[in-house]
Amino acid sequence: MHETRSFAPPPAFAAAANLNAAKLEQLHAHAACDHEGFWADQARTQLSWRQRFEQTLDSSLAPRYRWFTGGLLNASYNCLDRHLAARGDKTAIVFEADDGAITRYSYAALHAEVCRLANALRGLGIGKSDRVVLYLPMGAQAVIAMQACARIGAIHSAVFGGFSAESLKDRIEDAGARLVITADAAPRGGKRVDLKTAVDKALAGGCASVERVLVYRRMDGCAMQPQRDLWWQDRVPTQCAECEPEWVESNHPLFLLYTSGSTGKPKGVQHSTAGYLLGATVTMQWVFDLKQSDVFWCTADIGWITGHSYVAYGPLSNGVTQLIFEGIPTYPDGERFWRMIAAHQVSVFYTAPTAIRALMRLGDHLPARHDLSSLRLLGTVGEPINPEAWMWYHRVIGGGRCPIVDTWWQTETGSMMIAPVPGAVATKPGSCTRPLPGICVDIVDEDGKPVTQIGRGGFLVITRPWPSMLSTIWGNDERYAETYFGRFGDQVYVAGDGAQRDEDGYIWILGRIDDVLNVSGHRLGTMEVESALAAHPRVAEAAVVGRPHDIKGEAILAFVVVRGERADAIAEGLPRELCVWVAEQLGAIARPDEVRLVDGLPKTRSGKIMRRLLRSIGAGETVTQDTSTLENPAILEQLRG
Ligand code: 7RM
Repeated sequence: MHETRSFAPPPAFAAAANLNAAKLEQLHAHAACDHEGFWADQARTQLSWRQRFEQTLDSSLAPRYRWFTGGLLNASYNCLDRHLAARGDKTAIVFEADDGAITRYSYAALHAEVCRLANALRGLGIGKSDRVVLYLPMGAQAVIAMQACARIGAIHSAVFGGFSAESLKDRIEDAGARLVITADAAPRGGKRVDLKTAVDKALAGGCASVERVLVYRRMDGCAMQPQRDLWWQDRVPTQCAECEPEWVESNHPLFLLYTSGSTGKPKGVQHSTAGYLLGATVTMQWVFDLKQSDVFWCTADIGWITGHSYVAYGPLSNGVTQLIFEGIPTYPDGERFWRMIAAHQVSVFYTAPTAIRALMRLGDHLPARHDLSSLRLLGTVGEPINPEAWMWYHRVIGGGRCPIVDTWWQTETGSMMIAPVPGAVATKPGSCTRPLPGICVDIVDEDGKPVTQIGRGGFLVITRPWPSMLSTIWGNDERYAETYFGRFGDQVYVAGDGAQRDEDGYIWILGRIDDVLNVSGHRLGTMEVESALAAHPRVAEAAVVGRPHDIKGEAILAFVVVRGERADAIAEGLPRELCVWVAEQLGAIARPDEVRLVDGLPKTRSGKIMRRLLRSIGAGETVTQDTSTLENPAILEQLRG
């Protein structure tokens, strides 16, 4: 948080940007004096409507807010049909498979594929409001499946392919899905991921609502259950390539996406059609400064919200060309991303800090072998990015010329909430800067009072409804109201993150509320300590948790992955050196009680560090968390120290 570097928008970038400082100011001013009018304007101009909406915001059932009530539209129509006349031949998707094979889909071809699948689904009796679970590999078919569901008003619920049969079963049952769409298997990093086996296992254990399983043959096939399972390739290609969209009301659920909360049971975050699509559409223009000539690449899997808003919906709604990648950043080698950026002339690249740090660790010489000059803008999402990784991304990947947009948002917010508008807002490494137009963010204390003191942490809240907000938690309005609006009333959405402002009003995310440490009465973000550690030349990655301490309340325990050999680092006394280092960087209060050197951090498949697991380990408790999603279960022993 002591970051003082600031990067103004490069003048040439600002001159060509969708929004320069003056235009951004106009949007902010409009939204500030007429919140609803501002969003009504956006909805009218950005989306194609079958029937105009009657009311912009209906708060009568608060905290269940309903946007653009009475309007009729279809998300798939907005993503496909409306582009056909002007850019039917334009490439919508460039798909690069794990083995490097490339498939291109024009907007017209994608439209035809979506219509065929939509017709096939209707043929199976699937229609408006039916739930369809997608358990698919990352690829064009996943997007086609989501779009096909949207086209007929069915509600998709994508489950990340890395989730176990057990988690899949829970999600299928909670949603009451009638259909599962999956694939036989998928190649990923040169390995085979069996998907259908997991579906079989999930369905064998329950899931009474499921009638059919539609299987896309991606590899060499799988066992099929005759009464239940159907091949996509048998059913879909013979269908008609036109399909009348189901026109739905603005608040018709577009999809569910399960996400973990503070309890063990994942919650089905429900998103609306119009408000959600509006958020995904406009934020791409504002934050990614999207142009018709861009080649956009978001590396997120379709099983996460980022893969929904910035792969399946946002890019298509805007009519741009996007790259979709099936594999992983380190296969066949650590140059994969850089080779792909050069080969496909990617201009806007959006990835996660964890990927940046992993690739940074491999050395500058790998990206240096590739021509990355097509890039003009870089983005990050998912977790705080430490200034060290930010600077590397900026210098080595962006060649010092590309603005970096650090975008804060959540599954629940649907689209970006706090992020720089790159032609208008100066960036600072580690800050997501300011809220976007029409998004009212504040930082409040325990009593809900705004924190005015610079550098003091508080709860990050959103104080007015916004169009892409979740509608509810599927089947559990009570949990929705309690989780997000239970603390400070119906008006104030509690994000669950801590944050603070600096002297320029920039927002710095401190991590999840439960990640904020309190050492001897001092608030300290785990991220601050992690940044300090990551700034040490021997540190590749660090995770910090609080550990109960008799006198200080909490003490700091750091798990550190070193560059080079772990055994050497231990022999050289690096743990002690790092304790001193952090104390020097941040002050004595931030000095870790212990630094544990480990070969890897426990992460979810989406790359988030499993802090609760680390906290349990730090507290010496037996681990009760689900460790089935750990990429590398073997590191548990090292973490125990
Ligand atoms: C998009 C996504 C949400 C949580 C959120 C934060 C953390 C996300 C940033 C970030 C710091 C960021 N949805 N988070 N983006 N923290 N800077 N730019 O990740 O529902 O999976 O996670 O992720 O804690 O509450 S999510």
